[in-house]
Amino acid sequence: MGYDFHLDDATRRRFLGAAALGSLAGGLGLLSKPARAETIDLRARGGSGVRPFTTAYPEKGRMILQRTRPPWLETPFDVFDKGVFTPNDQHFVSWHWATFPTAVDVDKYALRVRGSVNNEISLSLNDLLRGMPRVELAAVSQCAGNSRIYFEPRVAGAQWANGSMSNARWTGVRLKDVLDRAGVKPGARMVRFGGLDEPILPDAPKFMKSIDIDHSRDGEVMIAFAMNCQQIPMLNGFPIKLIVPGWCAVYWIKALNDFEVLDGPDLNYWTTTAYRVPNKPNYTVEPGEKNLDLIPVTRNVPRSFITNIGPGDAVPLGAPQLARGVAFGGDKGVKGVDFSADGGASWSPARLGEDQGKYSFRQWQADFALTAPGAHVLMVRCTNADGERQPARPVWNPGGYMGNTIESTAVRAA
Ligand SMILES: Nc1nc2c(c(=O)[nH]1)N[C@H]1C(S)=C(S)[C@@H](COP(=O)(O)O)O[C@H]1N2
Ligand SMILES: [Mo]
Repeated sequence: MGYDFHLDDATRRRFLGAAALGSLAGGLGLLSKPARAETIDLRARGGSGVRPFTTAYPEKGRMILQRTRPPWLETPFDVFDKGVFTPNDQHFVSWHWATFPTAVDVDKYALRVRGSVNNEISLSLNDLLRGMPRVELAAVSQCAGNSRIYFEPRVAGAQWANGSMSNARWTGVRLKDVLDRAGVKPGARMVRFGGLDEPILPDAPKFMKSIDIDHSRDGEVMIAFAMNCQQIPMLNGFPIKLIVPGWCAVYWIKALNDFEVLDGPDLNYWTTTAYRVPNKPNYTVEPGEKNLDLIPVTRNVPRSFITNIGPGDAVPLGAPQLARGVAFGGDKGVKGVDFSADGGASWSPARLGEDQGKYSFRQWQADFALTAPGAHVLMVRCTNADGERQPARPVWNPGGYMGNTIESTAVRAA
């Protein structure tokens, strides 16, 4: 790519002044008048509840408002029909703690590398932007809890529909190159990452995640300073964000400023207690099942979506129709996408769009016709390069993670 990102692009200090902060804090206020006029009924897609749209967040366009402090903003589903990359101003937003950064002084910003290294170092943004080879890669960022609203029975946690995922082209430097500068000591096992955000209460656990040392040096895990050739929006982790291609977004630490190389296991709350799934096929158990063997969420699993036809839509009877959408293979590329116009009784291969890399969304299209009037169910399923296919059985676990059941869209032919 002929894309050249300079520090100059980022030297504008990021102070989202009083006005912008006001609109963040005023999230409650915006629920009143304008929001009442504009809502989305998630029940239409089998979810529950009605949510307001919001345009009140800095650098963000029209988003579904889940929660205001800290913000959980979902990408409206129609955005995925418009292109293979999600525009930055509609890339979903999630933070754990309300003390997320709203201003960053780029001249003072420092990324510390400490722990089991030969030299503890501190890198400026200039060091990252000028001093190291650049890499670029397209990858889907998906919250491990994407689609949780569809879990039956319902589970606690952010009630995301299908829009806590977004696809972007990321530009940055390899994590490996940064670690090499510090010199990882033999015996190092994990690298743990933290960002500028801090918990509000002193005894609450700071948000951190870790990956093992070999993974961190695979040359793909990167520190991104640009997203779709622009600086990263503040709410998505300006100025730098860890990109762990093919892994759940919980690992993609935003406003990244700290690496700690560990020579033992990571025993922090976010690894040992939160973000865990049953060690079972499709991470699926029966509701109420006891003594679960829980493991951390890690890799993404294959998924696919119809983006141009929604639940309850009327499809013209008999006429040739086009279905289209996006798919991704999880931590592998998309091998194939199949479409069914008869509720999964028969499947035919969809045409695949341009390959943007194995971690990206891949667009697909399929032709079909509905020849009988009345109710029909459209389905789409993705198989990844490993041969792993989306399950037909409902995925269920108590945390509401890793949902990738084949999507069904009920339509009427008339
Ligand atoms: N510093 C920091 N990074 C974080 C988080 C956080 O709370 N703090 N949340 C994680 C989770 S669970 C998700 S889903 C993604 C959301 O990234 P986005 O807001 O850019 O979409 O950020 C991840 N990185
Ligand atoms: Mo998440």
